[in-house]
Amino acid sequence: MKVQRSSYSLRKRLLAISVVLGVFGAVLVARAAHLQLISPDFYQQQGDARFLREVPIATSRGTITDRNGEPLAISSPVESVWANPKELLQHANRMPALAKALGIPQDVLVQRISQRADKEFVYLRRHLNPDIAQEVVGLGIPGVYSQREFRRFYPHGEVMAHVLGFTNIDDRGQEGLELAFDDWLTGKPGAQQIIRDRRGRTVENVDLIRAAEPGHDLMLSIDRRIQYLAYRELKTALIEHGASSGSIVVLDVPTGEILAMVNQPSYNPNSRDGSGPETQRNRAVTDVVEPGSVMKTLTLAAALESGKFTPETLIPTAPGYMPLPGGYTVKDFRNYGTLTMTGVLTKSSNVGATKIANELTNEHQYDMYQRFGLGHASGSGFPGESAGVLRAPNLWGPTEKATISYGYGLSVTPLQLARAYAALGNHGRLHEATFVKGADSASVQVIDPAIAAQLMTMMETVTGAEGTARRAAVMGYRVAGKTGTSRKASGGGYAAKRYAAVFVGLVPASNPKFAMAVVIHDPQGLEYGGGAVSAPIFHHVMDGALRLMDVPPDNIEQWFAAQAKKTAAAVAAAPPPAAPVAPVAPAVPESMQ
Ligand code: 59J
Repeated sequence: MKVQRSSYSLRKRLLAISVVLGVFGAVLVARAAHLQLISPDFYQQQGDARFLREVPIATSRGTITDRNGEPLAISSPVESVWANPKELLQHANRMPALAKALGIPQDVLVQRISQRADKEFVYLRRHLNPDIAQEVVGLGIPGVYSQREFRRFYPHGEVMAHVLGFTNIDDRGQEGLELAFDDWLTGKPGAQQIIRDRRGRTVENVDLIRAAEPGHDLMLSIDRRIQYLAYRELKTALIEHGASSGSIVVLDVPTGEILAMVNQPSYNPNSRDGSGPETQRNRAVTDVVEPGSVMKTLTLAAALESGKFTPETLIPTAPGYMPLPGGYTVKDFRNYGTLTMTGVLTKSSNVGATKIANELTNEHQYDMYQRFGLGHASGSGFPGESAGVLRAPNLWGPTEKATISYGYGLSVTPLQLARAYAALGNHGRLHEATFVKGADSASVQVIDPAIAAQLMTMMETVTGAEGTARRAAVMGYRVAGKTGTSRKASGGGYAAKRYAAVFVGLVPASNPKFAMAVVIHDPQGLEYGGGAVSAPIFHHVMDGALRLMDVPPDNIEQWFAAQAKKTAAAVAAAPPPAAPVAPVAPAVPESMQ
């Protein structure tokens, strides 16, 4: 019974096991078939997803160059080290080594990681030298990676700082032309798929999803050499005169292109730490000044256009002051007696300008100023550009009408000044300002070419023997220009001892190539005028620029006279020539000469 019972149950049990095993096997086969044949893609994807990543491909920002292709802003490759906190936190024992390699305090590192413990990405240090980044990643700490980025470098430092501006750590423009042309300069990052192993190292580049497109290059109208000259002369003059700030703008007269633009104080764009906004402003376009006497030229333009005046019209300015109906008295530096209209410019008579303006309507006077670009933006597109202030003519009383005619009661940027004068040198055509070479900027005829020519001739007397800007003269070249020395408005009145010294000029006057404006704020000491402070800066910068650009001299007699004087001085200084050892035979027989 026992055996019987047991053989029966054994068979039964065997059967049961076979059935279970059979079913189990069938399920396995079915499962395998399902995995292998029916839906392999899904599982492949699931597997890959654990290790396959889409990563961005960094791309460089366009290079900014000067008008001759000299690089002014360059993108250079750097590495940024980042971590996956989830992964890294499982290897907390490696923190000290990591902190040391990164050069950051350990507690700072630990805090940064723990604060983002639930994230998959945190930067550890950005913009590292690729060698250092390689060392950090080479430690083989799980969850620590490095990625390529680009960083801006400005080879000319503070010389170009205000024009170029700068980018932020993500390489996007923040100020200056970097901001104005950000879309143009910024590249499109690419994307690729990579496979990482369990430790996160890249095993294989699988697929290029999108190629990176580098940003566009930008060629500026700036000439690096003129820019440097202007920078050097401005900085020297600021120190020499103890001045607080200053700007220089140089324009190419025929095209209106900006050749140089510098300001002081400046800053180092490659390391901005500690440089405040006072040093970072491009004052030549963002800051305004009461132009003072350099306005007189535009007042005279309206006078000539009215038909009531010629350059020879006599203007009595005695006794050197003139009370106005409102109670204000216009004053001249001294009593110039009766001047021609040219003489009003040569000597810079406020009384003369007032008498001339009184013969014009407010509207005509205003219209002339705004035609020359005052009161509205220059078209440069520079971020933060100021339009200046020019009040509507129906709001002018007799005092304002007078003071505006010689430059007070309105405000302009140094760029606006340079641009207005450039139009005088460009046969009366005013260009929109541009920082881009070959931009072919729009231009408008703002005054009759004949009037522009008359004003050029009149302005040449300013740098002549009788003028206020003799120190602007450049040997061998005719120079047209105008000085201004203005007391600064402060607290509702005009400060006794705070001045802006201005000079705006054009050279060569017979066929102008350059227009240059110089504005110096708060020169100290006895020499504080436009003629004493700003005219010499014009002289130095233009003397160099004319030579650099091979501009032919238009005052040949003066040029030759100077050359002859130099030669004579050299001969006089040289030691007497040694007596010839033997008579020198003539090279060509006399009979053949
Ligand atoms: C000046 C002014 C102030 C504002 C006067 C400069 C006025 C005026 C009220 C006294 C220094 C000074 C609205 S002067 O630029 O006439 O270029 O080398 O600041 O006249 O009415 O102690 N320029 N400057 N005027 N104000 N208000 C002369 C002149 C000018 C010079 C010198 C000496 C002023 C030769 C100025 C120059 O042409």
